[in-house]
Parts: sequence; C-alpha cells; structure tokens
Amino acid sequence: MTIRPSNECIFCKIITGEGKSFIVYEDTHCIAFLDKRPVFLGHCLVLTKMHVDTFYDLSEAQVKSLFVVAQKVGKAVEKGMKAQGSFIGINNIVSQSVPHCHIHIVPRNKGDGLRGFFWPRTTYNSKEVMLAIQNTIKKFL
Ligand code: DGP
Repeated sequence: MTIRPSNECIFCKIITGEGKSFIVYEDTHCIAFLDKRPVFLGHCLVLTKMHVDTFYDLSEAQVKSLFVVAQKVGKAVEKGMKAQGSFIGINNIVSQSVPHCHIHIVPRNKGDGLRGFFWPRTTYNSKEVMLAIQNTIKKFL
C-alpha cells in the first residue's frame, strides 16, 4: 500500500498540476476529472488526492469524503449529460490500470448498449453452496 503522492502515478501528476486533465470538481481531499477514454461522454473519475492504491486501503474518513464527492459529482454528471441514470464502479487490482484508487461515474441511458456492463451471471447449484459461501465470507467480518 502506498499512501503518499507518488512520482510514478499519472493521477498524482494530475493532482499536482503536472499532468493535464479536465477537472470538474476539487476540494481539500478529493478531485474529479473527465476520464480520457470514456465509456460514454461525461464519464468521470473521482479520487482522493492522497495516493492510496485500492479501495481497501482507504481510511474510514477517506471513504466518507470520497463517496460524498462521488454522490455530488454523479448527480451533476446525470443532470449535465441529461442521462437517465449512471453506473458507479471501482476496479481493485484486477482490471485496475491505474493503481490510485478511483471511482468511475459513467452516465447511462436505457438502450445505450452496455447491457448490465458486460457481466455474465452464474447461479448457485444449491442452498448448501450458498450457505457455505455465506459462512466463509462471514468468518472474515
Ligand atoms: P481503471 O482501468 O479502472 O484503473 O481506470 C483507469 C481509467 O483512467 C481508464 O478509464 C482511463 C483513465 N485514464 C488513464 N490515464 C489517464 C489520464 O492520463 N488522464 C485521464 N483523464 N484519464 C486517464
């Protein structure tokens, strides 16, 4: 886990002003800017200014400020882009191309073609399997 601004991190460079970006919101702790390769126009990234690799490395205070800003920016994205809704997501390590925790906010409209964000779904074979998995996860909480 890295919790200090990193010279290697492209998002830290955006935060310090060394890297170019189109910022839509900024406060003491968080920043939001346009994703340069948007799923749809208006797709924003929201992140803490403090470099933290993944969602699980955030402190409780950081989680709070990040989600408060994500809610604010998400509402603005929906209104500004005249979208019917939005998708909010965080990649952690797998599919995470920039290791500085960030929330994707993607404006969505019915029939926009994403069809549930490309997630293939599976099923549980039995209630016993569900119970075993429920207990396995609960052990770590
Ligand atoms: P992820 O794959 O979940 O880590 O998302 C990283 C996103 O960051 C991806 O959608 C593209 C975007 N991105 C990568 N480099 C830059 C950059 O230099 N500027 C901006 N604005 N977005 C970037």
